[in-house]
Amino acid sequence: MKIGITCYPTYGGSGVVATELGMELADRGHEVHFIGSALPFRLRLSNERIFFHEVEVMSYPLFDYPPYALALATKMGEVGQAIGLDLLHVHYAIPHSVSAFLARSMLAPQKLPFITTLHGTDITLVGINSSYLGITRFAIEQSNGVTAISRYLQKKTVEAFEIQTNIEVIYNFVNCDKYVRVPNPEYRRRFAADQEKILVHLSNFRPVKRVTDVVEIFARVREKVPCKLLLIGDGPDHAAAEMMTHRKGIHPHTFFLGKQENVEETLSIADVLLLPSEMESFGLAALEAMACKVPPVASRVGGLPELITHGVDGFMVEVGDLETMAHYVVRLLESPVLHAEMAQAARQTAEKRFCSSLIIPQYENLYRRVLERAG
Ligand code: GMT
Repeated sequence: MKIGITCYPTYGGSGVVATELGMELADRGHEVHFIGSALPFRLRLSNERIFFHEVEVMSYPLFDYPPYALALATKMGEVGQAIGLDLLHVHYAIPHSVSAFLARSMLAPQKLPFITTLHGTDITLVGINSSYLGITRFAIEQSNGVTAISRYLQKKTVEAFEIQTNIEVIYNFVNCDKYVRVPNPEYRRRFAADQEKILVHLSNFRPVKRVTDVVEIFARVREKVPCKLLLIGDGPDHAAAEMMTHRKGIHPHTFFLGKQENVEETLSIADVLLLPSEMESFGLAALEAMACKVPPVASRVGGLPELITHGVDGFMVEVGDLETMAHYVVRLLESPVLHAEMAQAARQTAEKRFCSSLIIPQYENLYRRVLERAG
């Protein structure tokens, strides 16, 4: 198939999922055309079946806000026609599915069906805002196929928009061959002495991730167990989190690593993942960590209970209960037996339920059904 994919190219779970999906599809013989404002940051153009089409947005003094959604629709239509795309698959409803709707309408009667994958904040924060509610509902209803990344998000979407649309759940995934724990003592020693443990956090540092909670939990754990904190990613709350490490005097033990392409290398040297988010529709970071045998200590929110089994392959705690989160981290770090069992169980969860080899065929199957329906 020839598939057009659009996503946010910067740091964020939806962009990661879209990028990994595109690369997996190309490996399975499909031709994949990324259409967007920039090359997605984790995209490797290593496969000859992967292409990138940049959307250029003309600015003009009259435009307070250059209309990216229109430029994207134009590019989708152009690429759709020139390449003969079979379908578009857009990640994050706003504004991508609206652009795809416009592209499909522009190309009619030629067919360019589109699939929308909902990732979370496009519904739970942005989509339900009155400025976007109507257009998001419309774009979802107009999609030829809609997927959500968890049952939680599926239910939330139906409730929020009061729609009858069939939303299929296709979970986030990891490539279980790539996301493997490969010990690297030399790399580990850059951050921690042999007797010290390593806590890790991975996110886009948006307020919803509660990165300052990460620092607070780490500070409490450090009072009991010698350890270091590695933070992967970047975003608006970076400065607040870093300031807090200075205020608490723990900055020499904290490493802000920025955006990283191969997060599995850093996850592989970590002992516990901290994910105290306000909301996670799925929690891709937790899955990536689990595949690398890093048990997560996370908030019991959104779709995380569909991924983590409390007490088996990780721990979940109510949002903001930092004391209990710190308690579980200490328990894990102080008990090598418990840690080894949970690390193994975490890997098994990733392997049995969320490997790309299990999930990508679900997308291919959906593509085939959408194409059949579209005639
Ligand atoms: O994490 C974010 O705030 C970004 C957001 C995105 O769309 O980039 O992430 C969402 O999509 C990820 C991939 O599907 C999910 O694993 C995250 O749980 C979800 N984030 C939230 O729901 C807050």
